[in-house]
Amino acid sequence: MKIKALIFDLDGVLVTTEHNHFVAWKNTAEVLGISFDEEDNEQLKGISRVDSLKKILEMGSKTISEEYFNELLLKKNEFYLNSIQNLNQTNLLPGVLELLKKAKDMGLKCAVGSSSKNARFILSKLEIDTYFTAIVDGNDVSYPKPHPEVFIKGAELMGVEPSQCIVFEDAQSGIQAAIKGGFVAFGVGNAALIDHVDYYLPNLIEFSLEEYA
Ligand code: B16
Ligand code: MG
Repeated sequence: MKIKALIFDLDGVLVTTEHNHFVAWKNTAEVLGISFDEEDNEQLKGISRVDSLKKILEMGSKTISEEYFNELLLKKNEFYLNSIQNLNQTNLLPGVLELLKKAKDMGLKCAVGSSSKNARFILSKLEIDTYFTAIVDGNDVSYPKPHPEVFIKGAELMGVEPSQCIVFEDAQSGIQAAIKGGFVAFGVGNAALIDHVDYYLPNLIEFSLEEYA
C-alpha cells in the first residue's frame, strides 16, 4: 500500500484530553441529575459538543429549553478549557512527536481531522501546529462525525485521494467516518475498535511508516 498522507484525530489520538471531556460532561450530567460513567462516555467520544449533550439528555430521558441547553454547552466548555489550562507537549500521546517528525522527513503530508471546536487552540498549546498542512475541526464542517466530511476536507486540502490516506482514530464515530469516506482506517488505543477497523494499534509507537509509505 502506498500512502501519501496521514490524518490524525485530535482528542484521544494526539493528546490525552478525553478524560478532561469526560470529567466536564460528568459535571454537566450531575447538574441535570443524570447518572453518567466512563462507559456512557464511550458513546460521546468523537462526536460534536451539541450531539454529546443531546446524548446525555437521551440517557436521562430529559428535555430542556433551548436556552438552558446553550447555557450548559457554554459551561461545559468553560469547565473543559479551565481543566486544560496547563496542557503542553508532555500531554502528547506516545509516539506522536516521533511520527510527525518522521512523516515530515519522508515528505508525507499530515492533517488533523477533529470534531473539537477547540482544536486549533489545543494544537498551538502543544506546539505541533506547524506539522500540519491542514487542520479541519468542528468549526469547519456542516456534518459532524460519523459523517466523513471532516476527513474529506482534510484530504482535499492536502491534494490527496482518501484511498491514499491513513486516518488514525480512537472513537467509533471517527472510524465510521473514515470508512464511509474511503480512507484507510487505523484504530488507536481503544480495543473496542478492533473488529471495526482496517488495522489496529495499541498506540502510535507501534506504527511503522516505512511499511505503508
Ligand atoms: P469540543 P476529536 C472530539 O474531538 C472529542 O472526542 C469529543 O469528546 C468532544 O466532545 C468533541 O471533540 C467536541 O469537542 O467541545 O472541544 O468542541 O476526538 O474528534 O478530536
Ligand atoms: Mg478522538
